[in-house]
Amino acid sequence: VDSVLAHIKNASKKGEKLLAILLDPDKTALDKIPIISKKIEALKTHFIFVGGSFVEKGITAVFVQKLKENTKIPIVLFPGDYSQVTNNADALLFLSLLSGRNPEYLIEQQIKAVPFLKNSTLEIIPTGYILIDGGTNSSVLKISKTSPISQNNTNLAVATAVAGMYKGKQLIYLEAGSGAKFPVNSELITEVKKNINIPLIVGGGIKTKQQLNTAYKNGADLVVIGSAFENNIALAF
Ligand code: 1GP
Repeated sequence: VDSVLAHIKNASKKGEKLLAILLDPDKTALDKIPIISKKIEALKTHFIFVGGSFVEKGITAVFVQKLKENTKIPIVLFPGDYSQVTNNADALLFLSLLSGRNPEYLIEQQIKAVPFLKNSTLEIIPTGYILIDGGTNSSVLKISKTSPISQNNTNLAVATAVAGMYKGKQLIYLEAGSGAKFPVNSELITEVKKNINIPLIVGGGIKTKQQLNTAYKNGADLVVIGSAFENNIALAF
């Protein structure tokens, strides 16, 4: 089996587009997992991301275990907090919130995660996480107490992504925030993509097939959809 990062890199090289559905263990009942897994498979989802801003300790491990019993789609942790790390998943986005200036989310959380990662079999993927203003007071914004980059400040977003690449990040994630009013705009995606040679993830506020395709067309290699699926598991693209 391909590692998660190798899968994303290969797809990116070939121009193949990838989809991840994000599940927040806080908002998804355990007994819904069998039906949800079927729906996710029907969407031809490549990865299931699991994470949230307020998930309590121990919950994620049980949640991922249950998912594993119901689907073979690789599970990638997208944690809001180091305590969400569990060995039951396949991979971990080891995030640094590069748009922010809060040391807690640049290095403190990462240090706190280390004891959980000792002897771990998780594939750890260094990821530059960049918060873009999605027009809402997103959870990332509230929790991290950082300012997002304005949708108009393409130069700053590009410089942040390139700095992340130079720092050795393997992926860049442009995030408008869960439930964003405005997904990351086309120009911003295009310019960031043009300036990096690592795969690009885009998420936040993407609800329609048209928005999904626009993100792909402008250079997103992998799009993450959370709320739109959460609100309607009959979602079809
Ligand atoms: C949030 O990028 C993800 O971290 C997905 O956002 O919930 O708006 O789809 P949505």
